[in-house]
Amino acid sequence: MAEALFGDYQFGSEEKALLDRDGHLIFPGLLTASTCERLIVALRNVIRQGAGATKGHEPQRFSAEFDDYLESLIAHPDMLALARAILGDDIRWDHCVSLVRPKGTPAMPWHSHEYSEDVPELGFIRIFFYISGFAHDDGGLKVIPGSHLFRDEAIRASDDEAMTRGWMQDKVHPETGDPLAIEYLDAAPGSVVVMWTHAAHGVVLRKPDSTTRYCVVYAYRNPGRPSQARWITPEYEQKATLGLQELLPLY
Ligand SMILES: O=C(O)CCC(=O)C(=O)O
Repeated sequence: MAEALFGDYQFGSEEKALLDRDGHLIFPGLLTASTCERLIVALRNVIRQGAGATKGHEPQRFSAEFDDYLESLIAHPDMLALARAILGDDIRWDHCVSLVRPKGTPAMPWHSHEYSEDVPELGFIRIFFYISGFAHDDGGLKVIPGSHLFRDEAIRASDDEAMTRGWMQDKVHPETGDPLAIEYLDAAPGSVVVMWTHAAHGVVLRKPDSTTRYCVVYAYRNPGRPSQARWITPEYEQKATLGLQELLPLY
């Protein structure tokens, strides 16, 4: 039996409604201590291999192809239970990317991601494992609740001011009617964040006197449309091991 990834958590209709309203949901400290330890070893292994990276097959972007433990989580029962609780049974794995931010790493600008803008029934989620957590002013994730409901793949802004005066201006939350607002999250170590792909998000600077922020993201989607973020090499797709057969194809 696979070692548990998560501690106890609740994901029922209330939590699903919050995710659907806000575009993201945080599970504070959900990863077990052992999962966190193993992930840090795995992410360091990926970083080491990054030194000799081949362009187009970078360990950071294709992380599960470079580390057995990260690969073993793609079809881990706990991972699939969470992904299927959100997306339903028919899912595909899309990518696994290392998001390690050493101290002093600059902010990541505002952006959203694409998938199936024309068929809203097809969902795409990212499951972020924030192993070392973050503070809202130190490598923290920032979000705009409700932004995912616009299903806009092209949200981009260099900073908060550009976002406030640009894409966000005069927009209201389609469900609540409240003006859209930026929210700066805090996450305890071991937190998991689930996010719909069209949610606007960015990351604040990791302070120069801070520590390395360890994070990895796994993405899953309902099949039916091409996916630009599907970082799986044809060779890897042929491997078809570990119960991955049904999760790997595009369709
Ligand atoms: O590093 C993070 O916390 C978020 C990264 C991100 O924005 C993304 O993967 O799209």
